[in-house]
Amino acid sequence: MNKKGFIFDLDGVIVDTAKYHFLAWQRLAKDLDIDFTEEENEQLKGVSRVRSLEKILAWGNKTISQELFNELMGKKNEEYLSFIAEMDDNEILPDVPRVLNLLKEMEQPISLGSASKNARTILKRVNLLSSFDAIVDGNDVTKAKPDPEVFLIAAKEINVKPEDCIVFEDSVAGVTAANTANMISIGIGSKEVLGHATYVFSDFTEISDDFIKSLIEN
Ligand code: B16
Ligand code: MG
Repeated sequence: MNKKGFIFDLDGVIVDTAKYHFLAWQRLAKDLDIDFTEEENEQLKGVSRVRSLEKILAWGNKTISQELFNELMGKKNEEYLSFIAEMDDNEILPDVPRVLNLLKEMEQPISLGSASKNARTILKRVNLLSSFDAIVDGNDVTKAKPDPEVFLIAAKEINVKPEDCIVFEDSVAGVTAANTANMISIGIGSKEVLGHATYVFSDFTEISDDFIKSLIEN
């Protein structure tokens, strides 16, 4: 059977942790007197923790010391982790298990390619850790999305050439990263936001078994 590499982003693809990131960042922004909308939150998707705080500070025209910056990063993550601690497998997005099971049945290598440093903790909470042949996350990269590093490492770890990889991504930066890596990008979300992806679906319920099989065969 043909072997393709299937690389999944985490937040917004497997689980909707964006809402927890938003709540945690929003509280922090409020303490700093910065208004921060859901629209702006869209721009934080797929973006590293450091870069996210830099963006929020820029929106609020604030400059802070490195010491306070580090302190705020720690605070945000503690808050975020308190939401994660309550997660279970009910939070896996619809039809993700169907697609993961099909890929396993068809003996296709599966990797995670996430910007999050909390990826393993989240996968453990939702019981999906063993579904991945490789996990590449924010701890393994030096360059954040839209740099393709995370996906190139993910492909290497499952021994598949980049051009034979398919990436599922919900963020603008992540789709750009997949395209730059010369991979097929499947945007999960709206066509208006992710128009640069090879294919776009609003969620996995729209992705048929036949479509997955056609990706493997071509
Ligand atoms: P952490 P993904 C990304 O996950 C999130 O979309 C982004 O909002 C977050 O800032 C980033 O992870 C870092 O997360 O603070 O947990 O290290 O979409 O790449 O799976
Ligand atoms: Mg994402």
